[in-house]
Amino acid sequence: MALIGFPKDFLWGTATSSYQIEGAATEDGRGESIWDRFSKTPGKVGDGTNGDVACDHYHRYREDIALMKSLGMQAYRFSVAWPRILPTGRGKVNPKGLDFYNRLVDGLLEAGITPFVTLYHWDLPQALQDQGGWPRRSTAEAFVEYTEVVARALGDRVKNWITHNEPWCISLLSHEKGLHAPGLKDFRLALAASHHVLLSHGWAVPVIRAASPGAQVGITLNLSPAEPASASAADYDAFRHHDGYFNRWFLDPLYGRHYPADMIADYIKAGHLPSEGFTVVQPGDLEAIAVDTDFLGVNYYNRAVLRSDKVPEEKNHPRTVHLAPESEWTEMGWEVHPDSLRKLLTRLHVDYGPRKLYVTENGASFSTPPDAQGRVPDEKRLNFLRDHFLAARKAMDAGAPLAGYFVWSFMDNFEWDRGYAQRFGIVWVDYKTQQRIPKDSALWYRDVIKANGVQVP
Ligand code: IFM
Repeated sequence: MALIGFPKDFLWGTATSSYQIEGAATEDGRGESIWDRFSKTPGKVGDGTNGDVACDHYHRYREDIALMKSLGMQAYRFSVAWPRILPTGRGKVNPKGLDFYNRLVDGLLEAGITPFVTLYHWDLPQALQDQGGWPRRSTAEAFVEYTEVVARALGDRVKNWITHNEPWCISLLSHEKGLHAPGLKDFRLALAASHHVLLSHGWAVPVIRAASPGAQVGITLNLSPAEPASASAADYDAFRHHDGYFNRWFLDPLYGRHYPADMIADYIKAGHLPSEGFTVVQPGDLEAIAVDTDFLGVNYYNRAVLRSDKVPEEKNHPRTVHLAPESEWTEMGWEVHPDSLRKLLTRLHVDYGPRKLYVTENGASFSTPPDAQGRVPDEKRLNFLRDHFLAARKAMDAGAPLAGYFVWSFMDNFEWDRGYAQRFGIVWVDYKTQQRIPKDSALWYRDVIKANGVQVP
């Protein structure tokens, strides 16, 4: 066996989000979020469940921190539930909501675990949705007010901040495809939402810096490394469109390049934007969005292979196809393709030059249950993580400034429109008893962290 080592200050961690694990949905003054409303709307979540209880982390956070510590976790990425802090989105602060995150942060620091706080991981206060939600500019203003409250409360101890998790999901998945809350299907609103999410990021960064001296601030994107299915010009154009829709639409403005002109042209042609262009953009917005950040967070799960023929029910987009029948697939139906992580990190380094990169999420859904001895032999997840760690290491060899890696997820949790049917955790959760069992992948990850490297044959 040989050890493929990582740099000595490389940060190994794990990630979760508020609605997916906290539960306590109506406790201590928490307001309603769009996910409370959406998940209780019949037909929206596959197994008819919701996050009312989830992993009951709100009550069990001490036990969860102790478990993280026993696994040697160096960093923990979690999100703050906006409706716990400002139950109606703006105005009156709920001190009990802040208390919870104060206790969580203190507990993590006592355990020697560095907190990475995500301000928005999808639980918008329903009251703001009732006023129009992300398609309205006022929601970006409200986000900045919320950010200031949280950064002032935690900024003395939290020094790593992520404004948004996955703007593509917040805007397009939720407002164009309708698969996530608030469940709208309107491309124009989705594009407006994407702009206001990015704008709120740009406005929030200096607010965080002012309240949390010395803070490192970034944003997390879910990126979709893509390739054309063939060398034909038509397939190449399908790839271009997909890359623009998922990746460049967010990366380009964040790195000072305006929204991509080819995508604006595509959207005007398809009637998603008026002929005058992207009119929600006001003077000064692009400068705000291009604010200097300390890092880019990357969530990577799978690649996309594009063919030019259109999906009939999704007339807006080219078809994604499965190129490699020999590939392994996770239970989400996602192809296991570690080399695309290498390519993605390398591309980000070369094309955009972020100061630092973190893999803020990477992981796999496999539902391997505990065996008769109570052990969870999730070999597929272990192999998945090993191969992705090694792919990331190769990107670092090629110059990508990767500073840390957060496995998604610390524990099984509420997987949005799939409910509890999909399990991404390295820790098994028995939802009836709330018992936690570290899976084999978690025990293996503990060894990786200890050795600061991956053993290979
Ligand atoms: O569970 C989600 C997470 O909330 C955001 N990124 C993708 C994960 C798996 O689908």
